[in-house]
Amino acid sequence: MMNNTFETHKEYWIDEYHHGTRYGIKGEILVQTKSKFQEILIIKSKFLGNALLLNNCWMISEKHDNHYHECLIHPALSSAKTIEKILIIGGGDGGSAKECLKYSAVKEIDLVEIDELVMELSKKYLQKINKDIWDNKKLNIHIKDGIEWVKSTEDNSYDVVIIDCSDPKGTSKGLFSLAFLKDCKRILKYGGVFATQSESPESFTNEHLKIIKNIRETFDFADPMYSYVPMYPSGLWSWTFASDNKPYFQKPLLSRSKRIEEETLIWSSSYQKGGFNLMPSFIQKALNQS
Ligand code: SPD
Repeated sequence: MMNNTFETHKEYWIDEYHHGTRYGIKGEILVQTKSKFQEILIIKSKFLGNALLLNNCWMISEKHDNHYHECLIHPALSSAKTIEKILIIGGGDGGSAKECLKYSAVKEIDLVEIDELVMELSKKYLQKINKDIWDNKKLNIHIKDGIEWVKSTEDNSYDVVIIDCSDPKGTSKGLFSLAFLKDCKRILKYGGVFATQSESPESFTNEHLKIIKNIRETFDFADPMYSYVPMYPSGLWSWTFASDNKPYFQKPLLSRSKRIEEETLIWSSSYQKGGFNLMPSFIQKALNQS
C-alpha cells in the first residue's frame, strides 16, 4: 500500500500490511496501475532492485528472485522421473520459467498466466528476473485461467506441475482447492512431481496448514520445504512438493543437481535436505492433531 502521494523520482515507503505489522521497501514508483484482475505496483529500490507488488502484497524483487524461484523449481525439476514437459500456472514474472530452462532435458514449458498485464510489465521492468526467456522456443505462453487449463488437460500430460501464484485469495484462491489439486494429480505422468508456493508458517499459519492438509489428502506423499524470502511477511516461507508412489521430490538426482548447483545462489541438494527438516514444531503438532 502506498502511504504517500505520487511524485516522479521521489522515494516512498511502500508497505504490505499484515496483522498490524508493515513489511516495507523504500523505492521510486515506476508503475502504478490496475489490470482486469488486480492492482499492480512496480518500484525501483536501491537495495532490492525493481520489485513487484500485487493487490498490496509483495510478489518478487530482483534481489529475492533466487530466494523464491530456486526453492520452488529445483526440488521438483531435479527429482522428477522425467522432465520433458513442464506446466507452470501463474509465474507471469518469468522467474520460474527461467529456472526450468536451466535443465537441458526440458523440452517444452506451458506457462499459463491469467494476467497479461503482469507479464507485459514484468518483461519491461523485471528483466533481471526473466532475462532472455521470452524468445526461447521451448516456452509456450498462454494467457488463460490456470484452473480451466488443468480441467481441460488430458490425463498424464506433464512431468512436473508448478503453481507459482500469489496468496490464497482472489484469483489465486482456487489454486489451492481440493478440486484443482485433484486435476493436477490427474495430469501428472508416472513419477511426476507437483510443486506450489505454500505461504509462511509464521505469518499465514492457517493458510499454510490448510494447504499442506489439502495436498496430503490428494497425493500419496507431500512435504513442505522451508527457506527465507526477506521481503515477504516474517521472511520465513514455504514451498510444498508432492508425488505419488514415492516421495521423489526428497531426492535430487545427482545427474541433474550437480550442474544446477553451479548456478544457484540459495538452493543445493544439501540446503534442500535442511529445508525439508525445518518444519517448526507447532506446525508439526498442528498437522499431527488433524
Ligand atoms: N506473499 C507472497 C506470495 C508470493 C508468491 N508468488 C510470487 C510470484 C513470484 N513468481
